[in-house]
Amino acid sequence: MDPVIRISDEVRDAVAARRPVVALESTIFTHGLPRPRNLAVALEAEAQLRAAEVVPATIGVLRGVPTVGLSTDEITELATAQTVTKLSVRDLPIAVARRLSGGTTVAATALLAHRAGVEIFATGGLGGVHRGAQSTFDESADLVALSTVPILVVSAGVKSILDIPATLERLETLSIPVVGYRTRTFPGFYIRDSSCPLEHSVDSPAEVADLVRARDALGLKAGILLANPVSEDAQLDPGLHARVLHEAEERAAAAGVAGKDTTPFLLDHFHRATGGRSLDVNVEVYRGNVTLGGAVATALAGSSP
Ligand code: PSU
Ligand code: MN
Repeated sequence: MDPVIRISDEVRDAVAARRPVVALESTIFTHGLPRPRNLAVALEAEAQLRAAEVVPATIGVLRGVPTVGLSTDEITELATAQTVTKLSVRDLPIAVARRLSGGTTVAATALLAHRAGVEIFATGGLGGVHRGAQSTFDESADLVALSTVPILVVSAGVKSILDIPATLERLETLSIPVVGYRTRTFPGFYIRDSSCPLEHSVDSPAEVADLVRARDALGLKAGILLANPVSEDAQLDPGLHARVLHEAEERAAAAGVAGKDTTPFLLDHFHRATGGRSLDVNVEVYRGNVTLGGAVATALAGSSP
């Protein structure tokens, strides 16, 4: 029993019975997506998993209680709250001690999911090394967290607002396996192909389950990144993407945006500057990852531990 963390009965029972469970983060709907669509997307992800007979474990912090398996009412509360904090791993002790509510990032969600015994986690796009990090040192805590939390994250690569080659180097240094799902190029979140090559790819959820079991058998403690590209017809036009990215960076620099506000600022600029087109892509990316996460959790539940 973990007294600080609340695990819903549904998630606890499913983990104990080795039924498929997929963790979902909350920063994506508290800070990554505009209202009111954020709530619809959060609830749709849950419904998508349930339809596939997978238990969703949406994770966040409610009035100081890190919760694995938020109820619909609790998700609604976080998605509509007046003030809600973005919580990465370093923010968790502060949120608990001060009874804050917040959305958990990939880093904090992975940690809490693992504590609850959940092995698979679906998100939109992982954080990584920001452009200009050689002077700002802005690298997402998602990377460090994944190097110490043995979970499998399904993600459309890392957000395309990042320095993707540098992020891949850091993933290598941190000994985090990166595998493409039916692709040998690393996806670029809003766009299907970042043009960075990947050494390994897998073709089925069963193959992914084998990787997870092999990692565990070796006693390795790092997460695995399963990179799942958005479909070609759903991706953002690469030309539009390049233009808006340039503009987003200029605006962020001019506004003096730094630290944890950077990612939400850049995503918000994309959503505005593309007239909502990038928002549709973001939602589509997330849907695809949730579907694949469910399939992998099902394969894992069916394979011997
Ligand atoms: N993926 C999305 N939208 C998001 C994020 C991921 O589609 O908003 C969030 C995740 O919670 C991720 C965070 O952990 O952005 C990264 O923020 P930072 O770069 O500050 O670590
Ligand atoms: Mn950062």
